[in-house]
Amino acid sequence: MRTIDVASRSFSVVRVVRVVRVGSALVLGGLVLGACNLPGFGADRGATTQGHSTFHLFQFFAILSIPVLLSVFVPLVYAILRFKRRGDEIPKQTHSHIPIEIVYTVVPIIIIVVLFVFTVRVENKVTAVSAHPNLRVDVTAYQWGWKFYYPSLGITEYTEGNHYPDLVLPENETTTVRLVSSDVVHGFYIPAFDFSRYALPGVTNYFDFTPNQVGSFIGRCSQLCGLYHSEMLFHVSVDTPAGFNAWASSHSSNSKGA
Ligand SMILES: [Cu+2]
Repeated sequence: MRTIDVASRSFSVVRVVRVVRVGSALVLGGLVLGACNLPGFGADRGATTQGHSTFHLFQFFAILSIPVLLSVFVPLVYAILRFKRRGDEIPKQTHSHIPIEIVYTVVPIIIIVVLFVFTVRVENKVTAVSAHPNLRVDVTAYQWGWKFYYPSLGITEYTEGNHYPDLVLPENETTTVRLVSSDVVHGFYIPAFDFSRYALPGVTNYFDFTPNQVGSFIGRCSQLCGLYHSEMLFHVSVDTPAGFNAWASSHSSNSKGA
């Protein structure tokens, strides 16, 4: 008859804890050493200061999930292999281990509190609306297109046929967007900015973009809003302030569907 060696079992538990600890240290150490080049875990890096904050929060969540994953799967795989059925006798029955129960209650609470605090901080930053933005744009979503109106410039861009409008923004300047819908629920979504916001009938949403990289990006509707939902595309062009001013002066007398 097989006997259970308590000493070797506790030794094995110590070994598992050590593997988890060393594995986590190696992964976190590698990530910290390569801090300039942390992986993006498939997310856009955010081409605005607000989107960049969202991206860093996502990165933090993803990195923190690695030791959590290891602390679950290493003991799980170990338990499956080490304690698989070897006979018909009933294994030694044990219950409750106060130190482990305290650890697996307290550690998740600490993790949740940390994630909550960081999330609130980033949300406050992303949803902050400047009292004195450099530019304002009124965005109207409708079935099935977009209208971008620049009140200070008198410029209007809108969807016309299969020609998608251009949302032009100056780099390193803050633009406040006023978002409304004239019919059903739409979603104003710019993947490269890591940003999406509902366009709701009867509700006015305000948010800021401070783009930090010149380039062209794709925007789209993120809510299934009807037959031609998939056609609700738009371009986002971020230009230098000088380039933006040149665009503005060439368009201010010539508002049109892009
Ligand atoms: Cu839509």
